[in-house]
Amino acid sequence: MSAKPPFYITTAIAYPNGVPHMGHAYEAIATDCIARFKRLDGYDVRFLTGTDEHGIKMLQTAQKAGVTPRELLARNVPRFEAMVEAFNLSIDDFIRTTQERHRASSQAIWAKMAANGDIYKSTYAGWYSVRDEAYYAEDETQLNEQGVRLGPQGTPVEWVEEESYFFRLSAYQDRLLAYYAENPGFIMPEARRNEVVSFVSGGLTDLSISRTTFDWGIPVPGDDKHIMYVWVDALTNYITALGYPDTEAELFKRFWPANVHVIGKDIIRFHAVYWPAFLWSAGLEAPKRVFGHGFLFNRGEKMSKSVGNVIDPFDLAATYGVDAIRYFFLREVSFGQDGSYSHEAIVARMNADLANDLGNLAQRSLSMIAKNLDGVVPQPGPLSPEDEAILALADGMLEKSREAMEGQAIHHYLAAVWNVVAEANRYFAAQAPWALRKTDPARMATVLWVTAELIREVGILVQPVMPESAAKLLDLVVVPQDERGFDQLGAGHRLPADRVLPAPVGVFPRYVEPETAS
Ligand code: ME8
Repeated sequence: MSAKPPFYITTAIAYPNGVPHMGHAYEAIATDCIARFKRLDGYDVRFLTGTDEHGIKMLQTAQKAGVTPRELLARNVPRFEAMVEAFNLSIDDFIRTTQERHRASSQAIWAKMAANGDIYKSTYAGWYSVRDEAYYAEDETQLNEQGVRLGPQGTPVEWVEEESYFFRLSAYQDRLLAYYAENPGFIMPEARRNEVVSFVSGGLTDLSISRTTFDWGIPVPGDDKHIMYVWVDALTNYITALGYPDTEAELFKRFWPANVHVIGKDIIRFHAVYWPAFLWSAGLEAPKRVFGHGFLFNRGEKMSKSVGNVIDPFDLAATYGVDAIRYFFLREVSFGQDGSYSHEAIVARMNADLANDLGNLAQRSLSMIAKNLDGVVPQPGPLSPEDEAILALADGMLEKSREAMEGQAIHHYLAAVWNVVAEANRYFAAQAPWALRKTDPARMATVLWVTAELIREVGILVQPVMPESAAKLLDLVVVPQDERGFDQLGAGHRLPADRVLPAPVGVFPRYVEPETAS
């Protein structure tokens, strides 16, 4: 067995009642960035994503479209699978909740919870939001101006009254509050944690966990008139993918409890309240962290299928490039906060941060090596205090990035790297190697070596956010594939002299408006 520490990270599994939107892609990109970071930092990473295929919402969408749920899945799931390819998501598994492995797992966790005395039959009478697939207490709902009753997320709720199995959630209130108190990092960011603590402190009622009025879902073991509440089945995906119910399975033993469930802020309650309670009831451990990211707004307006302003992530990737989109969202939006995007904002980041700051630095310095040094990495002479200072700053990036990524502050990690990129540009401008060409060629060579080394370090460190562009950057300084891990950063692994570099090519294209392009 490898000595690498395990790291299990997941996205939410999306409802494929439509095609993926930028909110889905955003969550996947952010999770991929964290997964890649951890892999490069020496962890044994397992990264899971997938689709949540049961429930009333799926059924109703299919009915409205005049197709069966399976036909709806056949239409939409391939688009989610294509998103994995299109956005370069380094997943290890893609789970679909209609898979047989998942039926077995969901029925097994149900049986465990029942055996533990936490499931009983009664009658549910209360409010339900199909859009959220969530039950709400009356005092969480309100009437809007048109007299329509809405849940806390602003979606319509309907009255439901039927025989149902219940989960004894109320019995877990104290244990949940104790878990939150003992594990302050369990729910992140802080605002989400406060929200959950206040909800649970207000008292928990038992949760209805089955329905009898439709059949699109997993039958309750021993009573197939009842279909499991979609969230019981959905949450279980995280352990199905590790081999549950076989808790001796290698993956399960190695990767459970999960390190981070990355989800949107609208589904915190399911992950931070219901999920640990289900797991404890089944004799399993709760995950270590639930991180609730913010929502994306298109020019300040909430993006959703019902509002009709959904942006196709595939279009965005085709227009700007996958890496530019990945960079833009992860740099621009503080991870955990809501974020807005627009064409202008994307172009500004592409042209300033990527094409100018990083792209030009590489292009200018490596072209000078090509032109003046026959493309051969020079042997540096004695290092000046300026050389030492900029190299020390670059060597410090890893610690800062790690610290940021411990708390999933992806934007802080990128800010730390681009701070070095900005300083590297100042260094290059101040050293003016082009002026040294005639006056002090040895010094020019040293400056170009320092700059090429900075490109190597930055190239290694930006792989999690822009895998393809980073690879191109590293190819330009001929870094072997097995020397691209974070263990290659720092003074012990400097760029060796005498390496023959290829002719430099631009890595980060500048975005030019189509109408002004010649
Ligand atoms: O909630 N901006 O599925 P889903 C950012 N099946 N993130 C967004 C977003 C937006 N505009 N819209 C949605 C579900 N998301 C369940 C999850 S997990 C066991 C089951 C995020 O397709 C949302 O917060 O509605 C969630 O994390 C993910 O996309 C899937 O949303």
